Amino acid sequence: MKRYNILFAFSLCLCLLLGCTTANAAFSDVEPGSWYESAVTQMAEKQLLTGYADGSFRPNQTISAAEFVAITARTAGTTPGQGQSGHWAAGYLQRALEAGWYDWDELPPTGEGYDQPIPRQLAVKILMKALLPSVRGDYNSESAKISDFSQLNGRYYEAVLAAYACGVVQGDASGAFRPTSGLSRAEACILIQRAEKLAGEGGNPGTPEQPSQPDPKPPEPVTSIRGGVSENGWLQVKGAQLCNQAGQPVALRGMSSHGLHWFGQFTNAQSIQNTARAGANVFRIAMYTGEGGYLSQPEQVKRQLIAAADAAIAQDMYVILDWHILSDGDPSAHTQEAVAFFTELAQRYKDSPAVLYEICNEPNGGISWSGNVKPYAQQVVNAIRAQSPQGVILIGSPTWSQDIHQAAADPVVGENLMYTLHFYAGTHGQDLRDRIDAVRAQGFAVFVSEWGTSRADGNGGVFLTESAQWLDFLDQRGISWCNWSLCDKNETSAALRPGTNPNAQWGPESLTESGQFVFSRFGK
Ligand code: DCB
Repeated sequence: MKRYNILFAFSLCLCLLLGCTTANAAFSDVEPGSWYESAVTQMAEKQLLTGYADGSFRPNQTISAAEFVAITARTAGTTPGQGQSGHWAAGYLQRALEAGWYDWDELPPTGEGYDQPIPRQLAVKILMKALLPSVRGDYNSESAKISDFSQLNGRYYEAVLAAYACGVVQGDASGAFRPTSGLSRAEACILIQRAEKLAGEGGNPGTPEQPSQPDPKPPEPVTSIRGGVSENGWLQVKGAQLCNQAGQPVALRGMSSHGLHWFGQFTNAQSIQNTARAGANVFRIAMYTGEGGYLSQPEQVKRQLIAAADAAIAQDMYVILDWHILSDGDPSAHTQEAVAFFTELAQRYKDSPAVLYEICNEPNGGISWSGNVKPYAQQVVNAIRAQSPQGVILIGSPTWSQDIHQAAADPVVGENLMYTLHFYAGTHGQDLRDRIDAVRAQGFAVFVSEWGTSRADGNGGVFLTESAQWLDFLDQRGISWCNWSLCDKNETSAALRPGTNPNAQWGPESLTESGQFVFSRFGK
């Protein structure tokens, strides 16, 4: 005992002599003078990180997702919320998810990924969203700095380009980023500290985000396309048929984006123009409301939606603004938010014949048409009509927009309304086609605003024979469609190959099997 006291007194003296400030600052394995020493020491002093019980910091150990998110959250001044699991960092992870720093599929709240190494591309996205959300990087100049840019998953482009633009990430000697590898605890500290310093300086350099009060008039189209807005004008619903301004039947065919907040890079002017050049005359913007989308970060996601809509309008395309409920299966849980959103957007686009409103992507779960969806739809339709007397409105139904027969039995009141039918060729077949015919025979108009060549989960197949059978059926009836989805996610329904450049023209090599098939069917 005595010996320890003496030792303690001795080290205390030594500490005072050397000017140590806190015990934290002296991790047993942080080498004095090393490249990471000052970052680790300073962050420990600010209590943004702690070491291990044995007094070590383990700088070379790969950092886990939980550790990275917790240190980033503390650096951003975020206090922990109510975590769903018993994990030590669950409160921080919950807050980060709510703030949209990452999406639920990247680190599911069930916690199985929390203690796994965090891939570098995900770490950079979280860091940029948390500390430098308004920094942007130019695609051409920044991607040129990254020798393995093609390895990057498209959903991380924006964050990684921004991180290079402002210097948070500086490539290694070979210029490689190694997007799917882990990073060491020491490296993580360096990145977080750089981001914190830049955030303190106001987030420069990089391109600051423009404030969102753009002029209320949508831009004029710069080109005109076959079957586009300049040719067809205002759309109108006559019985079961969608018609153009002159009253002639018209079918819109095109792509749906994937989730705007995940794959927004493919809603830029170049990507939309690429689909227009292939013959598409409509573009659907899927704005997820749940899963980290609009309800978690409304202003940012709405800005993205408006930019995408204006880009489509500039290509002479029709554009669908899709309130993409999915994990939030009951639309009436967010009627107020939807009414406010559509009031604002319909006000903004009331003079544009290009815009269609899709008010509930896919109601699902234990809900009913007459009890949940119809009352919601009626309120939102009324709100849109108060601004836009004639814009076409697309309405979903229970069972992921398959129960159009229930809607037809108890329809929403109004003009220029259509019911959406969604199908996935690997899952759905003749019975849904029969349902379409039955509902149309009753005088209701159907719009296939989402369909996929895959199974209903977006993967599997592809089912091109079944898809062709479906499209022949729709084309014979002049029914409009949008294919899911214009993104490069590694799933069979994606039209683009992983790593596709959103800022270049696309050739056949850019398209997946699904994409090649779908693009060949636009002009039919
Ligand atoms: C719809 C959704 C759409 C979903 C696709 C494919 O959901 F409107 O958001 O997209 O169809 O499932 C998928 C993406 C994935 C993503 C996932 C979650 O392709 O990359 O991870 O959303 O955001 C449907 C459609 C039909 C049925 C079920 C779903 N069905 N569903 O008939 O059972 O459960 O998502």
